[in-house]
Amino acid sequence: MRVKAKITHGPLVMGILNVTPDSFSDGGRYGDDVARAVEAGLAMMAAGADIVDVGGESTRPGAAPVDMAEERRRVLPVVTALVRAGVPVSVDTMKPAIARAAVEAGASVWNDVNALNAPDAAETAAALGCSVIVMHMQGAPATMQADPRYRDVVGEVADYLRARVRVLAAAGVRDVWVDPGIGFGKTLAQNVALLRALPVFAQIAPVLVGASRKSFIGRIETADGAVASHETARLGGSVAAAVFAARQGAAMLRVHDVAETVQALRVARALEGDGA
Ligand code: HH2
Repeated sequence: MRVKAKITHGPLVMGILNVTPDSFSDGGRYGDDVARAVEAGLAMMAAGADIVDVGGESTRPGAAPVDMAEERRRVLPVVTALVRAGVPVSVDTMKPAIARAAVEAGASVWNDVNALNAPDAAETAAALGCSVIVMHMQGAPATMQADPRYRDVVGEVADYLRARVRVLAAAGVRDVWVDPGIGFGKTLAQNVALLRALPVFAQIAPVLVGASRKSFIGRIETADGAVASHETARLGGSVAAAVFAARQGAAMLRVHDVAETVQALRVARALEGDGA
């Protein structure tokens, strides 16, 4: 990834820009207004993001799939305008044709919650020469949270990611990042186990963690006897998870709240003695 050099100073921060009507936390925020979405992306960069992740299809539990034409209509104008404004862009899509269009418009990263399992995905990424992020998911978004089960969640997720990296490298994809897929077919205990095991995944490839505002944060709160929090009220928990993930060796954090996360990372780093 072009922005890789910063890793030595802590993880990169990826700002989430969902141009969807139905994302679990920020869906419907920009409607069809490209200018407002771009403004939000620029604000993330000003707040300290390293890259903006543009997504046009929600993958929340139970989300409805989006067809190609609609996803293209949502994503491409925003990617194009951000690239024109000099913003490093990643595209969050499961569809090779959308990834191709976005990379041809200047996106440098393909972030795929389906780990490039679609037909022709690996060949497309290799031909495009973009960086890719492969995420682990058990099942499909419609049903993944129904009853996720593992014999050994860390071992199974690590084996899966290792195998995907091997297949993609063999297909000619040069820069592959891995993501344990927090909340994608995982219980609270399984999410916690994965976050504690980030050093295992970091031995496979650079690790991205997406814990921001996810429901496990609300579940930890209720386990302590507090009231369940709405997605937008999970800021403190999200920042705690980000700082923890950074300490566990995450190379990139995918977050909604860029300014708060960047501040927390900076302060944690200064207190730990890695410069201010
Ligand atoms: N999580 C979401 C979407 N894309 N990509 C990666 N690599 N890792 C993640 O954890 C991840 C992801 C879900 O979050 P969000 O985009 O906020 O919601 P939605 O899928 O509803 O648009």
